[in-house]
Amino acid sequence: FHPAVDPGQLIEKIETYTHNNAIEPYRVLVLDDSRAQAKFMETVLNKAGMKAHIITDPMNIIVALEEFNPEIIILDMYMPGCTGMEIARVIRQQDRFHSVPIIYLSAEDDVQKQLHAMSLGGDDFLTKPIDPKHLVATIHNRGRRARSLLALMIRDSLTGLFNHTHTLYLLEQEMVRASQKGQSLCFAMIDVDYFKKVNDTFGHPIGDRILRALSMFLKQRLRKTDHIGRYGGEEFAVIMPDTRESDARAVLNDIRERFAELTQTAGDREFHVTFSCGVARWEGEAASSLCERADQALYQAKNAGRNCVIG
Ligand code: GH3
Ligand code: MG
Ligand code: MG
Ligand code: MG
Repeated sequence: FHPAVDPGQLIEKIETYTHNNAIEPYRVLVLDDSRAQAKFMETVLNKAGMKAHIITDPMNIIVALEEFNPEIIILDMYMPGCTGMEIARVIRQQDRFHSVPIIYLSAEDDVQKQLHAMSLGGDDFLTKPIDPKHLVATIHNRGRRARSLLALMIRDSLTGLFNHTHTLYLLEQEMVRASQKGQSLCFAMIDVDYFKKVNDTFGHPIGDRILRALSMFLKQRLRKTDHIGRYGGEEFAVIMPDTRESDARAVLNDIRERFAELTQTAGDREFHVTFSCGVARWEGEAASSLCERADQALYQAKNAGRNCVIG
């Protein structure tokens, strides 16, 4: 049984995301072997309120992707030693940039060649000399759509929380940040107790409602800097940057207690739902090992009778 996705909710989510990011400048990576051309583009993009990163050597593309994390890429078609199409292929091989918008730039006005270039992984084709207005409009269009798509791709549609893949991505990022800043990072796994019984007794829609309620509850109680993901069906993950293990445990235990006190309803029936939680502090290991330790702690919490936090 799959609950129908409410289109209203979906659109609201897109709008919230795009609205929140309207002020966030687009990160645009420009690769052009002509430094003068690249500089010109940089000026245009900066004037339009965008963040531009220019490179003139195709060899630097991978490093630029990693360090700048562009949302849109502008590629010169013809460079010594390689073409924009070849670079596009390299970009598309990176998981994270699989669907990043790519705009080709060239003096090429042969439509057949333009179409061929587009068929090889490009989204737009602009001819030189570049009309700044046209360039900025194209980036805005592509950028807006890319952000909406990304907002949907990284979230779970039932709860609006980050999905499994994005949660792990955020964990990797926070691990880098924690080591740079020398801060303590904690990771927690939450699993609803006897959730199968909730579904069996009250029905799947009520189960879904409880998952949404717990998501909201976690969002309200945790810090803005914490990340909450739906790790699996009735399992949630919490990433807590700059947090000592004892603090993480205390916060989660408080949330556990308060959630257990909430009276849930199904028609005129009233009941309570609890969860168990396992916490682990990052010790410099791989993400998979950290997740495993949090999962082991969760397993212990289940064995200890559930409705408790162990870490
Ligand atoms: P435990 O205390 O050991 O965790 O018991 P449990 O019943 O919660 O554990 P189990 O893993 O056996 O069952 C999890 C249940 O969660 C089974 C599955 O049907 C339900 N579930 C998973 N995803 C969803 C969902 O999206 N909506 C609803 N309503 N139920 C879900
Ligand atoms: Mg060139
Ligand atoms: Mg489970
Ligand atoms: Mg469970």
